[in-house]
Amino acid sequence: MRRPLLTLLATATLAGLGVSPTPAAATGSPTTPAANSPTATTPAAATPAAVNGRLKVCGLKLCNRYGKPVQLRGMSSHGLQWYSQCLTDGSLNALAGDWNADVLRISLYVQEGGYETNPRKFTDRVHQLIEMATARGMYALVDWHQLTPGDPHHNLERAKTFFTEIARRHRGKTNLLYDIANEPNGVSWSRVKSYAEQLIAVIRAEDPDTPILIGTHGWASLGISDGRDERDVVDNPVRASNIMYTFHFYAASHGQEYLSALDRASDRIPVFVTEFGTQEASGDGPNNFSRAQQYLDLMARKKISWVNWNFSDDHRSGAVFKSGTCDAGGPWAGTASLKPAGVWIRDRIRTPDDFPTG
Ligand code: IDC
Repeated sequence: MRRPLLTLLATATLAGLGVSPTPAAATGSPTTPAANSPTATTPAAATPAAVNGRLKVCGLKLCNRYGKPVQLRGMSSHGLQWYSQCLTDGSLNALAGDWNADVLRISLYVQEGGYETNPRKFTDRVHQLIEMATARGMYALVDWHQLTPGDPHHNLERAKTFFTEIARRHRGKTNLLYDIANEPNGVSWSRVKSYAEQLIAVIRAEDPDTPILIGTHGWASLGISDGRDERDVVDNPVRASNIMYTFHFYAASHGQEYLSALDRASDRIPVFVTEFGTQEASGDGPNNFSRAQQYLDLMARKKISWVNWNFSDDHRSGAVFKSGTCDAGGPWAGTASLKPAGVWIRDRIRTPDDFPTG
């Protein structure tokens, strides 16, 4: 379902003025936002978030409010500490209205100059980006981008503080997803699982309904990069409901072994690909579009949702915009500012969605 660009621009303009978009008749009972209560912004009509409503894990799939499996496709930001300037009203209008993205992943690094350096500032920026995605009818995937160190327990207290505030503020929204550990590395699955169970209890106390995505061991490879595999998770699943496990791949580095693991795992556990690139695992180097297409074909067939890395103008080949685009303020729509990976992935995100409503 797509809406005319004019509607989109009007919505975005209202959002820019701090005015909530008109509640869509199609979404049923609009909630009245009140001071000191969770914000309940209703997504604009006929957008991915308005059509599908609150998502819920059903068996091995992610289902919409009709209980039907859906595949979301979208983009991840780069680290907010480096590329916040690439997330503007204009760039997100293009992501929603020109790329037709269903989901924006908001990548909040914890280290490397991220959250830990100024929790208030970064939390506020995430709140703002959630509102910007919501006003444009996209799902907002909040990514706790722990990476170095790789043991998520290192940031458990910070994660509790952060997600408590996010969940409390936004629990009235129906378009959120929480990604609670970007890429655990150098740790066993059982350690990731114990982190997840502690953090999920804290989030659920505030927000019982938002789906929670859990990074798997070996940099979200389901253990493959550690010489393990998905059986670690299948045999010892996280004790919680409405959860999925994440898988990441970079097509020029990760071939058949990763592809087979994704195929096998997605027959046993719910999987969401919260990050992938068409290039090497460095996020740079040559693209392997034919391998990437194999992954996309598999994910389309099995309705596995995916998010591509990354919506910035970083110099590496995996950043969709050419260097300098963000400081110049665009142009955001069309392909003039895009690198080859950007042109390729925009085409694939633009492929019409198939959201069952009956
Ligand atoms: C990379 C960025 C790079 C940055 C680095 C810092 O592209 O600019 O210097 O992180 O840690 C991941 C990670 C993601 C990586 C990305 C590409 O989730 O943070 O971004 N990648 O290397 N896992 C596999 C690849």
